[in-house]
Amino acid sequence: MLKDQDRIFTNLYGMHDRSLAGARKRGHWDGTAGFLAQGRDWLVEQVKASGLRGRGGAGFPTGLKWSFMPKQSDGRPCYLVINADESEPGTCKDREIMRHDPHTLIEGALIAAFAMGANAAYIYIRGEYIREREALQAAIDEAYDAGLIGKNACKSGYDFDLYLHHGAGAYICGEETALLESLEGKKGMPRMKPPFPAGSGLYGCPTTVNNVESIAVVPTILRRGASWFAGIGRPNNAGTKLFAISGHVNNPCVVEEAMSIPLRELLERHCGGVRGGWGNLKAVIPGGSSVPMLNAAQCDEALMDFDWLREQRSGLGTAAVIVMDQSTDIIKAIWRLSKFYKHESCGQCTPCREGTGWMMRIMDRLVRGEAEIEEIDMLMSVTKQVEGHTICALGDAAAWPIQGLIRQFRDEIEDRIKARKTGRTGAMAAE
Ligand code: L3W
Ligand code: SF4
Repeated sequence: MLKDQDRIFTNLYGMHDRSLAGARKRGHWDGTAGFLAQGRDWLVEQVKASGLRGRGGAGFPTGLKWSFMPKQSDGRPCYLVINADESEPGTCKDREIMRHDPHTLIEGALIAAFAMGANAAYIYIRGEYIREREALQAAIDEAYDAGLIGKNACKSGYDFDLYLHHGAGAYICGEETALLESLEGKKGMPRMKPPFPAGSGLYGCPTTVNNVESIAVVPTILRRGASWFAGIGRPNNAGTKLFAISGHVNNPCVVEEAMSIPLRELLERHCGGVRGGWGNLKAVIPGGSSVPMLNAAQCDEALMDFDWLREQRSGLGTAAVIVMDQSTDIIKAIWRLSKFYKHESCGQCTPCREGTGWMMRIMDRLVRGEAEIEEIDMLMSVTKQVEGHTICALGDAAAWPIQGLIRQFRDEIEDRIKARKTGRTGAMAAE
């Protein structure tokens, strides 16, 4: 369990003074110029040593990603882009940072941009986050007025501009290259990778795209030391982590905890436990809608980190924990996600454009019990033909929840089909 003094986002808990004065009282913007004075290499090394892995879903090592940016300018500007297009179903952790602790993000943006030789950064914020963008813009204005960013930021001699850009409600714009397209004023469609953004990103220039939480933890890592952060959690799964917990718990919440906390402890300590008690648990999606679910037996053992969940063929993703109790129609829950991914597919590659439609239509029939038993294997086969065969990860994200459903709840799918055939149907109709 994380001790109170080890929390980074203390303002998430009841105080809610997000002004610059409030942020300074909590220690933000203290000694920032001193960190910059240590130089770019030192900053990158600190982040590497902390073990920080990207908090946007993929868990890529943040310091390593920063090190891909060119050391010497080739005449092109470098950019930092912060992905605040938080749209993964169940995910609402970055929203809390922007609402309540925007200065942590702005200070992190300055440090990260400096470490990568970027004089400008963009925060691409989800269009629906209207209150958050107001809070963030007010904090950016305060930081400019106080000389913390802008010309000679923090009197460091470094010029740094920070721009807030509003998205317009497309999930795919959270994919880093679609986001860059959108930022350039084009339709949000993912690019082929490689080249990765560090080689050719925004306007064809070296760019790093990082998640909000990844950037916002950096100032505290520097203040408290890389070894402090690395000492929390398990090896290769370091640090504190925001978890957004929703669904059938008594008290849904966003909470900062130690990485690798047991799932049961997370739910019982912070959410008042599963509705109806732990024995009433049916399944948990541990990392936002894209990752396969865990069944109740796996939940008994689950550690909330990248490696443990990956070993179980699931994932930490965005650490959005969706809890489902025994009352859940689990087939319908995954059908709803299939509908979402079909709707959000940008349509540029065939396996995703066509496959999301096929998967949704079979799921439609499974919800009603109208499919044949053989179609369960056919559906699994379709997911395998989509997985790994698309330009971006949306194809995988559409396939994985269905694979999880079939692996964990095949009996339930078969029972529904059999019940329909024998006229014993209690199956719920798709909406
Ligand atoms: C240079 C290499 N850079 C990788 C960079 C890459 C990116 C990062 C991770 O998808 C996942 C997805 C969602 N040289 C590099 C390199 N990079 N190899 O590292 O890359 P990647 O491809 O592993 O993942 P991704 O495309 O960033 C993210 C999953 O997260 N997800 C979350 C969705 C979250 C939201 C939200 O609301 N925040 O939408 C949940 O599971 O499905 O698998 O920067 O450039 N050799
Ligand atoms: Fe577009 Fe889907 Fe292809 Fe991604 S996988 S590029 S969302 S069609």
